[in-house]
Amino acid sequence: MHMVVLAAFLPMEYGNFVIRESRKAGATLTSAIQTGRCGLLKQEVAMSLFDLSGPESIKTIPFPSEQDGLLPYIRRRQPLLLSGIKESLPFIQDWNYDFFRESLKSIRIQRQSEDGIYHYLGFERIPMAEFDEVMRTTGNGYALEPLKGRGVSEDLPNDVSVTLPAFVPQSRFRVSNLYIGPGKNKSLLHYDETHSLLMMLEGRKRFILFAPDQSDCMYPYSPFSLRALLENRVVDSKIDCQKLDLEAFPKLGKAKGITGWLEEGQALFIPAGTWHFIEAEGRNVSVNYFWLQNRVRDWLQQPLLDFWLKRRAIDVLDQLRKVKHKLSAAA
Ligand SMILES: O=C(O)CCC(=O)C(=O)O
Repeated sequence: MHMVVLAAFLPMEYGNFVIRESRKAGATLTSAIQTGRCGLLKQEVAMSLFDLSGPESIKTIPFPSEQDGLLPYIRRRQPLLLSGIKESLPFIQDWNYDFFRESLKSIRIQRQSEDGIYHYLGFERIPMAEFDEVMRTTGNGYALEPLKGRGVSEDLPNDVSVTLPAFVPQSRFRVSNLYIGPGKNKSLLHYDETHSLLMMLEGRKRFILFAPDQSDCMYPYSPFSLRALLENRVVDSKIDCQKLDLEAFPKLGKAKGITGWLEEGQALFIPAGTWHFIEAEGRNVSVNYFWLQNRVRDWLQQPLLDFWLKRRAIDVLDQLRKVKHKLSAAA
């Protein structure tokens, strides 16, 4: 059936695509089809972010054991799936939900935002037994526990020890996080200034990645917005990942991503500046490495250029805060 006719019969909210008012949506779809303004709508309506995948598929390679094993992909900013993580990194061999439930005393979690997505805006530390209850009942909690690098808790037992793979230089390494989710947990569409290697230890996650050159279609927060700076949201997309509103965010319909499933025993390499949206299926445990390995030419392109501007703006705010503090101390 023709999409415009179909839209007239759809309920107010169909799947993840919001039809604010069916007549209005019909008009929007008609004009989009006539003008070809929004590539995707010529053939179909995007129901979820995963519908925005292009023809490209993700390559899988064996987990590299050499120091420069990932270098060609890092240079090209090519996302990858790596197979055989458990064989290559013996320390994760027995790591699953039961292992962490027994070994951790407490865990740092975030709660879902109003839109049902995890936005990484605030965390609380709760006893592991309480988190286990959340996992079995409400499911409203996604754990993010630093295991190595910045922010490691004093509660972390010594036997939970992370080793770096050969291709992550020690001097570039920033942090390794443990993620535990109850299932159906979704992480917002965002990018990081670091590369991430996300290793799946239990369960599976579906992902869609958009290359840095798609940033214009991702509707990031402005680095010139004081609020976005203070809330640390410059790396986030403003779109509602649960309800694609192509009327409010028309360029999103032009975006072409790479989708796939990250299966247990695999790792997903997400190059710095790559936009990613991740949704877990059942109970899930992952550990990642973040490391900073960008060339000047990478920083000069979006979205990392915005990130760089943000860092400078935060430095200025910090300086102003220090001056204000000194002035009030002197008065
Ligand atoms: O797995 C997730 O939910 C988020 C992981 C992520 O954002 C990352 O590895 O950069």
